[in-house]
Amino acid sequence: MKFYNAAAPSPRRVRIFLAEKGIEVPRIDLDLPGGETRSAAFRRKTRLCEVPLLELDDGTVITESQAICRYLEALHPAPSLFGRDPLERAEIEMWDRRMELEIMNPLGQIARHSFAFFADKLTQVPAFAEAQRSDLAGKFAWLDEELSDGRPFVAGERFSAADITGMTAVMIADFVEVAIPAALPHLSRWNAAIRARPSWAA
Ligand SMILES: N[C@@H](CCC(=O)N[C@@H](CS)C(=O)NCC(=O)O)C(=O)O
Repeated sequence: MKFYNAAAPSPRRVRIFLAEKGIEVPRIDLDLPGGETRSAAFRRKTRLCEVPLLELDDGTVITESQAICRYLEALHPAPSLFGRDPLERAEIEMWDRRMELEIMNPLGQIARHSFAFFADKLTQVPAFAEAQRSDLAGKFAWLDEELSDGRPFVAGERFSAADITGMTAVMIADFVEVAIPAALPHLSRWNAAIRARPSWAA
């Protein structure tokens, strides 16, 4: 098994997952700003030219960070990060999607619609980046209210894949210079807690 990695948020989502599981997978580090993910050789592995990518020993390729994490969870069930029973699995899935759709995607759109690196990948609309930036204030306020019951992690009492999606979002927030408002105490508590985990450095 080989893990194609780069210094970027989606591969980091997998790196955090691996660190939380205590799993080692041989890594191939690609120079993303240097264009290695867009090379002809890498395009033969995935036409989307994106990392992370997991290549199995028989040559099978898995892309999409969450698909890779689910595959690894199936191979290494403990500690469970996607839930141990039907209710826990549903709650983690619900929160994972909320973290991705409500928080991570708007942050990613800021980067896609304002960074020169993405200029040849899509039609950039800088005003859309700015609209996403201002809409995030409301999304952060919503998440703060959700966490006001004092639960330590987004999906409840246990750290889960939903927190990892949140950690990935927070990394993008740092990148696009969106700060989590200190005036939101519950979200700030969660933000401090996830940054203090050893896997944050993965
Ligand atoms: N939905 C994908 C997103 C993958 C993705 O956007 N990867 C970025 C790095 S965070 C990439 O490889 N970009 C290369 C490029 O745009 O050339 C996932 O979760 O794996």
